[in-house]
Amino acid sequence: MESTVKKGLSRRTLLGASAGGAVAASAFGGSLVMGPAALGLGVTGAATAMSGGSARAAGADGSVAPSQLDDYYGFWSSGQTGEMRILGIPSMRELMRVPVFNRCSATGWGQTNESIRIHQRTMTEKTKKQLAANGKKIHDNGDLHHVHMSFTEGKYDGRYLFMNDKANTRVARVRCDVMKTDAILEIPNAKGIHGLRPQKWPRSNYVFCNGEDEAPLNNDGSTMTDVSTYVNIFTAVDADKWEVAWQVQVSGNLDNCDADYEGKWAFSTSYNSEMGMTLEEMTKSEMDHVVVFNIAEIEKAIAAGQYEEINGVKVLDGRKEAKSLFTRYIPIANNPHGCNMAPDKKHLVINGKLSPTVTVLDVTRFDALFYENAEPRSAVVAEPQLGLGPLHTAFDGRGNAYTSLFLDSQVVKWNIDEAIRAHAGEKVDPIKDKIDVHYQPGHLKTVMGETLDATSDWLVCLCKFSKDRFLNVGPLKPENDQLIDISGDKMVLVHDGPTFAEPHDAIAVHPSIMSNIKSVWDRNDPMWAETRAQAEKDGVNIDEWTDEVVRDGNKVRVYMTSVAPAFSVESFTVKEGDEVTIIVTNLDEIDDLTHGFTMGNHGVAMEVGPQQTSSVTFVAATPGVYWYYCQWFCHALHMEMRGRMFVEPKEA
Ligand code: RUQ
Ligand code: CUA
Ligand code: CA
Repeated sequence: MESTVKKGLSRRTLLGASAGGAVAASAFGGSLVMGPAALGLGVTGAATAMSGGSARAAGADGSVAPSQLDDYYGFWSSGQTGEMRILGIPSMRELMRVPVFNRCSATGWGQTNESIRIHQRTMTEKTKKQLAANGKKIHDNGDLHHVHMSFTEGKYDGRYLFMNDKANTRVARVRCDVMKTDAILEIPNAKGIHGLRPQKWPRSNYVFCNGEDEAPLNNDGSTMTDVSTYVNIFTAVDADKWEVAWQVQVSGNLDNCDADYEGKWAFSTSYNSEMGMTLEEMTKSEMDHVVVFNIAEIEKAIAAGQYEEINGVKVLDGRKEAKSLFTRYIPIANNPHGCNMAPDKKHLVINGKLSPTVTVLDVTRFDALFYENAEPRSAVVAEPQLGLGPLHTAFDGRGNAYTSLFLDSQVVKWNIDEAIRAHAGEKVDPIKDKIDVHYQPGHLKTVMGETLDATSDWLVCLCKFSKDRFLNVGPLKPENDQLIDISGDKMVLVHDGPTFAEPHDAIAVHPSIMSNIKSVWDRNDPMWAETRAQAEKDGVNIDEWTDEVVRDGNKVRVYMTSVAPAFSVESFTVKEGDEVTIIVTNLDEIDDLTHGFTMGNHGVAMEVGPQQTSSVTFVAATPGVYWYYCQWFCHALHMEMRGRMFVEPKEA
């Protein structure tokens, strides 16, 4: 398997270089919004798939032939699994899993020193204590609902993916160049980060994060049952520094959020304006609300020092009774859910959930909400009745919206402009089409529909239940991500995609945006900067062939390199109870040549990608011989890629 292919060049890029080049220039212009039907295309072929035009690689049914590439990247959340997934659209083939909040057996995420450092960097003292009490270093579970890409001027820019962990009140950032998590942030003061959206304009300086659960601001046990002391917190994370920029205290809880295309507003739905603790209390009112956050007023107050510092974070009071300029509360039918900004830059759709309607707000009227005696619902321009249980809405490039109806198990296609005209009294039916989905849809996504590049190509509908759609696999069933062709007037269901718990949300992104994806790590990657610093202290150069065992008290650091099919270290000796750190640098520098390191009977395993350095620390167990091996199939002699750790008895 000695390869003659040079670093960074795969067979496919070599082949595609000439064919794709010419078309790539025109790859990503206005043609994208036309959709493939308008172009009359159903072409297959590598050049087409690679070129980045809106021509479909797929057949009419969305199928993609073996060796053909998909038209789009799909970035999926995984709910309670805690990872991010990459799927191809339209084939719905799973391409990769990116561990984020979860512990991953294959890659060692959550166990390698590099990943633990990322986890611990922003951990609060309180969490450290909690973890220590449980004998743990990190929380290795998560509830990852929402994945969104960074924006520049209303369009995806291929830098980062941002995501939330509702379970442990965290947010994370994944680097798009290597598709690895590079930052996790535990958010103080807030509880249960749910809705998450990046700022769209002028770029994603902030990631907006909704705190869903109410708790006392100083949650130290001094007050617990007095609900009047509970607050909810809206957080803006500095997307570059990955720290909290500011927080705003609000009335009622926060569910989903979004931002506008002018950088003026963020908005959040609240299903618990009642501040109720039981189901009955949370659904008691006729109306809940949408909170509108005034970014300029908030930034002004922060700059002027008009905040309170709580647990190291700048907090403003935007509750109703504070009558500040930071927020406005728009009354919406009880228990709204999804919050979706349309690519027309003007309309925000709030999904009814308990109400059969969605509420369309004109964000260009939000300035007027801040005038004295403003009518709080003056920005409402339509309230079409769509069906039962509207949860989320997606948009195409032709002014249409697609809303999931959880209770009806349907997707409804409706026209925004016609809904507004109907609301104004015109006799027009905005509903264009309805289609059955299987079953109970939550989020649904068009290709780049949350950006100014919205297309009218495919719609992915994430159904919470699959029931009878697949072979029975026991009481726990997969979810069902369905693919719907929206290029014509009628929606056409073309594919069922079973997925493991719980693809909560997804986005679809054109490959031309992902042009900075690497196939081989850069040796100077910051991911292992601390590991490199330690090696330098030990006088070891990890960029070259190394075979070095450094003893430092009862700490032993074993530096080795991997070149298929061998580790540079065939064996090493430690003592029982030693704290052993294994540092492996993969010197192979060709595509797809990942090695791994597994230490037998120690619960230790990790991935070492081409040109990557990974390290892991463990305590050597009882005396004896332990084999370590490469667990990533890398070579005809992969099985032989192994070595021994000799653990000697402790000296008495
Ligand atoms: S919310 S199914 Cu967690 Cu995205 Cu609506
Ligand atoms: Cu190296 Cu398998
Ligand atoms: Ca309510």
